[in-house]
Amino acid sequence: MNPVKSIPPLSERPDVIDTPAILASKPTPGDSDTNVVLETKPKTKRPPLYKVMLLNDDYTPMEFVVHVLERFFGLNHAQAFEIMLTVHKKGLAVVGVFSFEVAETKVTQVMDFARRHQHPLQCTMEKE
Ligand code: TYC
Repeated sequence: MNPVKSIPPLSERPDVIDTPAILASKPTPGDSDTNVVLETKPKTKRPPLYKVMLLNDDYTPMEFVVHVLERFFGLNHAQAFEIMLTVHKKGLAVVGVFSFEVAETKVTQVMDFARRHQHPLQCTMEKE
C-alpha cells in the first residue's frame, strides 16, 4: 500500500478557507461568536496636506521676505523674489504644501524669525 496519503483538493479540505472575508463563519460547538471578521480592508489613507502662506504687510522689507523664503522654504533667489512679489501684489501666496507637523514647524520658524527682527510678517497654514 502506498504510505503517502493523497492530499484532497483545497475545496474538500475543511481546514482551508479560500474566501478570506470571513474566516469563522462555521460556529464551533461551544462558541458563542459566529461571524467573526478576521481580515479587514487595508486602510491606506494619505495624511492631509497643509498650505503654508505668507501675508503681505506694509512694513516688512522686501529683502527680509526674500531671505525668509530662501532660508525656510529652500527657494533660490529668483523663486523667492517672485513669490515675495506675488505676496506684495496680491496680499498673500502659498509658499509650500506640507504635512501638518512640517507646516506647523515652518510657521513657527518664520513667525519667531520675524519677531526676533521686529517685523510684522505673518505666516499661516490652512488644510488643503
Ligand atoms: N509689502 C512689503 C513692502 O512693500 C513687502 C512684503 C512682501 C511684506 C511680502 C510682506 O509677505 C510679505 N515692504
